[in-house]
Amino acid sequence: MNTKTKLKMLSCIGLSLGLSTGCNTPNIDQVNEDDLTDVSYNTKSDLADSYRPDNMELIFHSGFQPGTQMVDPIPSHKADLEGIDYSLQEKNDWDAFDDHPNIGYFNFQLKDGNVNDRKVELISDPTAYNIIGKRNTVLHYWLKNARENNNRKGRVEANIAHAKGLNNFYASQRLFLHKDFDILKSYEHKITWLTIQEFWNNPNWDDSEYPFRVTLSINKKSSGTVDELYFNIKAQTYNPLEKVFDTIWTDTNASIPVPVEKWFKLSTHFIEGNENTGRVVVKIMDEKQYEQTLFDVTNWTTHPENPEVYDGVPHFSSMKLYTKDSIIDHVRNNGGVLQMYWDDFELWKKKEKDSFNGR
Ligand SMILES: [Ca+2]
Ligand SMILES: [Ca+2]
Ligand SMILES: [Ca+2]
Repeated sequence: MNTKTKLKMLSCIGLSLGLSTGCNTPNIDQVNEDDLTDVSYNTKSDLADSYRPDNMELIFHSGFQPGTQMVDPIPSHKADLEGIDYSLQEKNDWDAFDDHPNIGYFNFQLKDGNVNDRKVELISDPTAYNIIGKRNTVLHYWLKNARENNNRKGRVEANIAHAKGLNNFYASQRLFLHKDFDILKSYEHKITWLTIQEFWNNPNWDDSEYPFRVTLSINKKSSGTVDELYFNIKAQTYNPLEKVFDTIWTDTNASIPVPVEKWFKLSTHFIEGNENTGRVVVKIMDEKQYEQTLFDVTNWTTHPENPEVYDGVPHFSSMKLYTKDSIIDHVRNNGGVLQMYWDDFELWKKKEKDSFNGR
């Protein structure tokens, strides 16, 4: 535990002795009273959890509400969140999240370019303009120009890096795809690479053996203009000698179109395992709490040659925007910018005593 976390806990205890409101009472200057009385629009309490695996324990959650601060050094290829989301009662401290025994650290990665090319920021929810008296803060991803790898691709992503022992976990968040995502429907070619979630088990950018990833992406199924975009999931091994990915399983949901300009909850349950014990379940739920399963895959969720099948997923992003130059260019050249709003992030893990049962 770092000093900062200790101080926060102490102030928390002090406040809870005197005030029934306990730890969500503000004790820093940056939070004013208006922010706290205006409870988040469509926070978790408004959008119920109809699906979450049993016997999970909460690692962390945040609605990015007041108390949460973006730390964005300029010039920056990285950014981070600090502080405490005072709209929630516990597991709401971004610094404590970095210190959690299962988590290496959380941050944002943006890679090459500057704020004119891509950015991540906390903004007032632009979709809630008609909700009088409500106030909500969301995470805004904005990707205008491909600057990474000699202008071949671009990204904004929230990373959980160097996680330990996370072999059965559940991540959920609300997502709103800006209307400019509709411009993708007129892209000339198929889209097979527009990543919105990625799970590395293990990574391919260090000396880890058995590189492998599961990717959730937004796809366009045919060339020419289409009516809808669809979700795809795929698992790939990586061969470091030949520098190639091999797809070992994949699926496209052809019946549930990607919702554009609508809030939906995206939840992913990831269980590390082999062809019989590995599992990925991805669901979306609309604002009327109608939930649909996009994918329910039982298959390898680690490299099939990896003898350490259950040692955890070390790196993942459940809030990602990552694609290639021509797709980013198409949106910009047609008057838009690829943009996403994210809210109400939650990360859960299977309770320790249950974690290896039931396989
Ligand atoms: Ca929020
Ligand atoms: Ca951090
Ligand atoms: Ca592993």
